[in-house]
Amino acid sequence: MMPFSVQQIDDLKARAGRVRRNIISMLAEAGSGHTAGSLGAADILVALYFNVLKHDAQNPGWPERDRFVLSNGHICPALYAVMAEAGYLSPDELSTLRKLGSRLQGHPHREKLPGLETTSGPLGCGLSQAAGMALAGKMDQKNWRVVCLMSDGEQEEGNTWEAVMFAGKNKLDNLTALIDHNNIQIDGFVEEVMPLEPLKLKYEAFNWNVLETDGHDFKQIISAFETVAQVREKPTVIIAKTIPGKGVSFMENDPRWHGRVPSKEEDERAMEELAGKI
Ligand SMILES: Cc1ncc(C[n+]2csc(CCOP(=O)(O)OP(=O)(O)O)c2C)c(N)n1
Ligand SMILES: [Mg+2]
Repeated sequence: MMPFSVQQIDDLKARAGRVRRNIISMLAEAGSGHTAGSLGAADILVALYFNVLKHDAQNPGWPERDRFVLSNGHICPALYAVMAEAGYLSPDELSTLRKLGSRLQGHPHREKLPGLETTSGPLGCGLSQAAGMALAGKMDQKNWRVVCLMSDGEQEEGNTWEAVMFAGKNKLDNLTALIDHNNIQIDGFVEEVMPLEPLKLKYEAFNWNVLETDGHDFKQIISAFETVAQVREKPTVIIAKTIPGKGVSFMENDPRWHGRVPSKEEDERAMEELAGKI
């Protein structure tokens, strides 16, 4: 992991600004998709691809790369935009989101786009896949790490907790889960649909190390991964509090933007806001 300076943080903020504008354009052009979660996770993904993960856009299959698993596949506009920023694809290709034959499917399709580690969309599967990869890495005595981003809605999936138990049992200290805790899901606020609290205690009870961060604060996210690197014999989960729709005032903290895309007028307003916030 690289150390970071004020200038690097500004660089990450500028990247996140571009990523958010691309997310809005892609979704407005596609006419369908998931806006709030994508905007909310943008900072986490920028931090991962530009400061945390060991990877090479010119050689996506590099055997020594860290493995990134996006479990909540519906927020893939954010992942595609970050991958474009990192050089896995050209920014021009982003406008093909959800189009017939595009490499940028509405949910990630591993065999279409080099750099995607898994196909995802059905919620609750990613942590099992990531735990399997982490165990394989340990068996092969590899140094690469596995990072799995999940949503808070996915904490309601039974399969997630099977993977949590498995990773704790196998002491997968090469596995880090990140929860995008934005408190919304498809039908409303998470704490109303199915309360997760006390989430930290639940993970601790399954023998995980737990960290909590502000998912929009680059320093906190990066510091959390520095801490993770020191942890032995336990997997770590970073519970990252985020604001769904972050950066666009009329989308923030509103579950209706879970699966809605901007109209032409909303697109223009959102772009103006995002342009002023860099
Ligand atoms: C197994 C499964 N059940 C239902 C869905 C439909 N679905 C897609 S997104 C979503 C909401 C999940 O909550 P979260 O991921 O927290 O949403 P966000 O924060 O992005 O609004 C649901 C129910 C799905 N993709 N997979
Ligand atoms: Mg959510």
